[in-house]
Amino acid sequence: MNQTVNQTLNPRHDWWKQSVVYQIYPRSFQDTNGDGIGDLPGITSRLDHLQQLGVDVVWLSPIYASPQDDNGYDISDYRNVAPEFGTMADFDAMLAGMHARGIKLMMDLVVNHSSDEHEWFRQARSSRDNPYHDHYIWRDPKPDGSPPTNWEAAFNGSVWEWNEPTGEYYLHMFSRKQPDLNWENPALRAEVYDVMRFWLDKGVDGFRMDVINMISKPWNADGSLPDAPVVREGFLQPSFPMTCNGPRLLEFLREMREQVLDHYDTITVGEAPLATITQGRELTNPETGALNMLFQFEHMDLDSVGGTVGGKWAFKPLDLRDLKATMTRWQEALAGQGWNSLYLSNHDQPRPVSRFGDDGRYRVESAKMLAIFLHGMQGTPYVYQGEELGMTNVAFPSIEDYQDIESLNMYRVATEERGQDPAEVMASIYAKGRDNARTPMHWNAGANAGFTSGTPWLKLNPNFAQINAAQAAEDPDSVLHHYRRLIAMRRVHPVLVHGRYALLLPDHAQIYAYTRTLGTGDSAERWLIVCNFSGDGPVFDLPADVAASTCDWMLGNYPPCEGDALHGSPLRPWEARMLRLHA
Ligand code: TEU
Ligand code: CA
Repeated sequence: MNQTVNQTLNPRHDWWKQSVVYQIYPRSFQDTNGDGIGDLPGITSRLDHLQQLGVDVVWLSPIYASPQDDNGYDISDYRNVAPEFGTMADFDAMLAGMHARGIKLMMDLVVNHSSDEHEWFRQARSSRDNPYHDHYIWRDPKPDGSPPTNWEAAFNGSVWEWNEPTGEYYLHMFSRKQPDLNWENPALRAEVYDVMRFWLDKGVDGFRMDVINMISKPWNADGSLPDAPVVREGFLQPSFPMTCNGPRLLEFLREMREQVLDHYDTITVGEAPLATITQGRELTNPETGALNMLFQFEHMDLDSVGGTVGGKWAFKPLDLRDLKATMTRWQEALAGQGWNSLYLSNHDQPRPVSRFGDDGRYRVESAKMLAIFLHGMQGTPYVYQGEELGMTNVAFPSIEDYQDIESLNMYRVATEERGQDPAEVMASIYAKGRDNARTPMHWNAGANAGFTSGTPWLKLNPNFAQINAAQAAEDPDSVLHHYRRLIAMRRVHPVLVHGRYALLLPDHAQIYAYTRTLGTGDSAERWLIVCNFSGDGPVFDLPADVAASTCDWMLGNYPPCEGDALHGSPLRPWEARMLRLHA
């Protein structure tokens, strides 16, 4: 029972500021019954791996009853465990195992939409008079018979699906089997709050909230929805700008806080595509906001030609100066106002070492550099399963090898409707496809990397013999031991949690350097983080306005260098240094 902290609207316990969160994608973590699908007993069997890593919280992607059209992000029963993942008893045993190790659990709350096989929708689509009809979003066709708006869904096609029984369309921002819930309906909101209490009363410690900034739709006064601006060929236009950050978002989330969150000691993070700095401040302000932090996407779109709106499939090399500008804006804007999440990957993004590092010759060095780069910043770091091993992207030979609805739909539309060259489209999937992150976890070099004794639901990355947890645990220089050391430092050095961030060398194309400062004057604790985002050897020179003559090597991905580490110091390929400065 997650004891209550009834301090309505009073500042909350902010233990999560010094936490490190580990994300588990249950389908790909550990199978225990040979069906090739990861499950809850599998997670329980691997809790020591998480304890040794030193993480404080697990974010568990959806494990609820679901037809798995979008791998669980389409829920048909919010209070039940999907049979392929196990039973509620398996869940309770897993949670007990986590708590026994001092690890908290954050569940995935997917309430912008449900599955079309949820009882609510089964009822709702049967008749306009059904009490559940208003739990969803329905519109009649336009007078010319066309769909209510020109919005394109995230997985291609229109957001509107015809429902014969009631003679109208229903809205689905994602797949047609993910109908959007109508948050304008107070009865629906009350249902959601009940579901949250159900899990919190079981001892769950918080929620990651799926596309939570899409729940308030841009209704016109006459109850219609506006068309999206025409920004490209064809009828369908980008829809996320129309539905993200809607007019009643803060009102709904404040109500959620008052009705539920403030009555428990929780950690919350809201996934928020297209969220701006202003929204970041507004939603994460401890007094007037509603959530502890957001997952914003600006740094995830820097290597996409079109960004979130234009789509990620057309990609370009990352310009480090863009990354500095984006990370620095969020670091500075939320300092003392709200709080940042820190992530480079999750189950929707490609593997960071392949995307931002070098997954060939310098895989270990660049994976370690990216870890120091991210965990050195102010905010709560997230580690996605396999990141602690430096797992890489995969390139399966055929589209038949892929499972992700987003990639499969994109491939079909691009090759069949747009006549694009399949090889070109596969190149986009190799670079940006979500299955890159979803190949099963590499536990050892044995059969199927120790993930399953059956046939894995998604093929393994063939490099598991070289990259796996058992091998990494034996090697003190492995990426895994590096993460263990890095995560442990956050516990003993408050400067890493509360220190002010300041960017150095903003225009350098290869070096990302910044300081963290806790306190003021001579007694201030000052750390310098220097990261080489290249395989070259740029020379690092501490800017003159940062007064420091010597330093302590706190952590690096190479042994301490000879001579002066602060002035005229050539960096090694993909090198990272965490240094404590002395005047
Ligand atoms: O993702 C929302 C979201 O923004 C992603 O669709 C993202 O834009 C895209 O995958 C990047 O290419 C959340 C979940 O994380 C995702 O797994 C679900 O598919 C989606 O919502 C719908 O629930
Ligand atoms: Ca299984």
